[in-house]
Amino acid sequence: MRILHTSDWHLGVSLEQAPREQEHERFLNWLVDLMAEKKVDVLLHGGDVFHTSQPAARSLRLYYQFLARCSFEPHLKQIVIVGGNHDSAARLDAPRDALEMLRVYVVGGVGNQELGWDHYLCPIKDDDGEVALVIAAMPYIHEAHLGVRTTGRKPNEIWKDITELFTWQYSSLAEAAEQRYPGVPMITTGHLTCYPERRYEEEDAPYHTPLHLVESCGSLPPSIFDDRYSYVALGHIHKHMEIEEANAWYPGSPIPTDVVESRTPSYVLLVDVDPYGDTKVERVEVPCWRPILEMTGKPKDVLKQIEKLKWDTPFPPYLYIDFQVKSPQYDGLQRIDEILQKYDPEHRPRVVRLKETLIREEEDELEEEQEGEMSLEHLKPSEVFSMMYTLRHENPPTEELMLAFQSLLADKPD
Ligand SMILES: [Mn+2]
Repeated sequence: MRILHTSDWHLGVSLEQAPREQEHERFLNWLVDLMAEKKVDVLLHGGDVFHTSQPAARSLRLYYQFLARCSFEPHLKQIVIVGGNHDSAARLDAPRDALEMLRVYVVGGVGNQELGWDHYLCPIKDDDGEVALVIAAMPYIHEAHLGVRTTGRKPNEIWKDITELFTWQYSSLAEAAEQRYPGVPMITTGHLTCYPERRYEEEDAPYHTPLHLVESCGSLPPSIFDDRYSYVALGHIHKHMEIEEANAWYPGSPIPTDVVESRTPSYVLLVDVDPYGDTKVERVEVPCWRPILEMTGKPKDVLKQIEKLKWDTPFPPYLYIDFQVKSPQYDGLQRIDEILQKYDPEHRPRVVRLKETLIREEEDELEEEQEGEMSLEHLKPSEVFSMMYTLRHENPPTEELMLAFQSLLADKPD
């Protein structure tokens, strides 16, 4: 069985005011084509289909158009979608019965009523009509549903309780899957923060978002996932990441939802599961349909960069500009606009954010001086040689050595 695992689409998201809809549309079309090309059996969504709990009609249309297109793919046996913390569980669940007709299985949330484990189990049948895989579809679970007492307790006590409850949840589900479909490989999903180990002060702090864990509880350990799962399809963290201990993967958000995410590539994951539950995971990089560019520097340098902008994507770049200035400029946007006017509106780069950072005059002058000193253009080859020599040997080259170097230069053919 071949699964395509994706998550965190955030349909309807925008960067400041700049929409991402065109890219989402391209992404969804690309995804349908990819699934056809790779003969994918199951599409698995790890949550955060929409950016808000009340998505706009345009976002809903993208979603339903995509599902309708998928229903025409002969290879695609099933789509499984779980709700994320951005989704409204009830809204995602509302068209459940209609979507089942399109072979789409939705588990929006855990809800308040007792649903029974069967509700979370989606069996996948092979071409002979035999169940060949079970998806234990677990959506985002808010800690309020876990019933952990938090008042007057230390973070590590709360963390221990939450970890135990998640562990119980995933093992009970595995138990139920095994009883109902014995001998069939199972995979599960989760919309949560899981790290190989508890890490509080990491360099990749922007991704360290313990969104659904109380206070400073941080992340859940990979041990919450029962060993019986062959693969864990995660969502929530927007950066692509693998948690080896549990064969748990975050594909990351396919369309960056902020400028930080645009700095790293985006993926969807192709997962092959054999009848024994062994898996092979292949990352497929999501194409870029619109560059997101960060430009920092003195206004004159940045303006020069904007003048020379080139791109080979269908949509023009979004720009994050940081002018380093000695005093407020006020006309920055106007000066950028003058340059951008040469493009017709459809192909015009858009300034998403323009900020001015005040730098001290002395800093600037010093920088300029250093720049001048170090610029290769202004240095003679013998000066570069002398500097490099001094750097390496902590002593300047002898006069003899310098003469030898000079003679080499003189011999250099034109
Ligand atoms: Mn998300």
